[in-house]
Amino acid sequence: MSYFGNLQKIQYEGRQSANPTAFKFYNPDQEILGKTMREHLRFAVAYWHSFTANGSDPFGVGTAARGWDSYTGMDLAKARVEACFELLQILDVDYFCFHDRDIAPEGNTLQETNRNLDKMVALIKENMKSSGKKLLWNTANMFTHPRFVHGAATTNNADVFAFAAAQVKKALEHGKELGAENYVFWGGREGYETLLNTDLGLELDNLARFLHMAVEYAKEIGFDAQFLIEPKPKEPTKHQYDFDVATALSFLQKYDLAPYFKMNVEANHATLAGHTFEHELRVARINGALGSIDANQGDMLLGWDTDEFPTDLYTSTLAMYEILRNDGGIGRGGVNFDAKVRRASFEPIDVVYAHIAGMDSFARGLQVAAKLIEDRVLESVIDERYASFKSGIGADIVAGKASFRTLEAYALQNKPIVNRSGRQELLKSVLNQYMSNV
Ligand code: XUL
Ligand code: CO
Repeated sequence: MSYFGNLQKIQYEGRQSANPTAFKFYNPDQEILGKTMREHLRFAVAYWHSFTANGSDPFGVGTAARGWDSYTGMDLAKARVEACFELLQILDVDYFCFHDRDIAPEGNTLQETNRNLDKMVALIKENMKSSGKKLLWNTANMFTHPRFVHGAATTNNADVFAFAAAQVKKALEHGKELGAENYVFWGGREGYETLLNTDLGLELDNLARFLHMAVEYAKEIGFDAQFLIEPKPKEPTKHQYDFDVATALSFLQKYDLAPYFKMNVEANHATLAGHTFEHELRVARINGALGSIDANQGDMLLGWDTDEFPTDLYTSTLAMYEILRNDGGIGRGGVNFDAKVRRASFEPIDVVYAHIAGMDSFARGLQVAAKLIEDRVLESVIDERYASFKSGIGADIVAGKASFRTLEAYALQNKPIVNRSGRQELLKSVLNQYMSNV
């Protein structure tokens, strides 16, 4: 049974190709700055968008026509696994990511739910073994079921907190079983709607308690995945606790959790927070916390998470610049397409086109960013712009040798201050040149 029209593995044909099922820029074996594109990018398919979702929105039912539509229950879950491994094979993508509830239906009791999950994890493990595909990360869905109406780790209801703990415990065990390279915490309903009924202090303390328990349990069972927090400012709640990278980092520091977590930075979450994607990546990078990315894009005219496939080359270039400048690049993380085809793109082939578009956009971003780095385009501008901190009074400041007294003495005898242009427009035109010439 083929769910994607018996397509052969997508090949790289180069930028002149007019073949819609070919890569124009993603050439997995091409070496760039000492690593292949495959190694730099570590692409992953997001199970929830491509196999679980059906194109429904708040105004209408699902539109997606999928080969697994006629199945229900565990049969549906099994058909989706087949479809997932077929798509990974077609796209030549090595990784996938899932929430526990994407892969198995919830039963009437936690016991039954866990039995369903165990069966599906065993099936996924077999498929991973025979295909060589790997799990970039797994996570727990603690936002869909009505029990999480007031949150999971930040609920007011201790029974829900306990249920959430049991759910994450199981997810960590499954992550270990499948050799997941990362484990993601996205606080789906970890936030609040109104302060009038919210004990903000207790909710945040409890979230920290929850994360400490997760760290301890992973250690206890020998699950050595990299733990990732995925910040998002709003949606579904009005105020999500992990608002952005800076907020999440300060939370981790306050609660002594910083050594155990990095960030999974998502493009559309960055823009919802009023930041660019590259801003969020930079903040994570300079704090040694850039772990992985959820590659997608929002719509600048809409105020919600549209999760479109990433096609904006400007953003993919600047994102890849941050990743290349990160110590070890994307490391154990990857480029996960947390993105969905539009409701009107309802045919299975659209899922293939969408991933090709996203992969080519990041491959192109990688090429341009690598060339920018090779030519030290931004580095030389920055070196020169901050040259005043390399010698004299600036070097004293950086070395911690200055005080208000020594600085005042310096300022009092100093000649009139001279500033230099930041040359922003020139730099943007150089960037455009690189984007068209590389
Ligand atoms: C929601 C979102 C999630 C996380 C995993 O906006 O991005 O799918 O990536 O829970
Ligand atoms: Co995401």
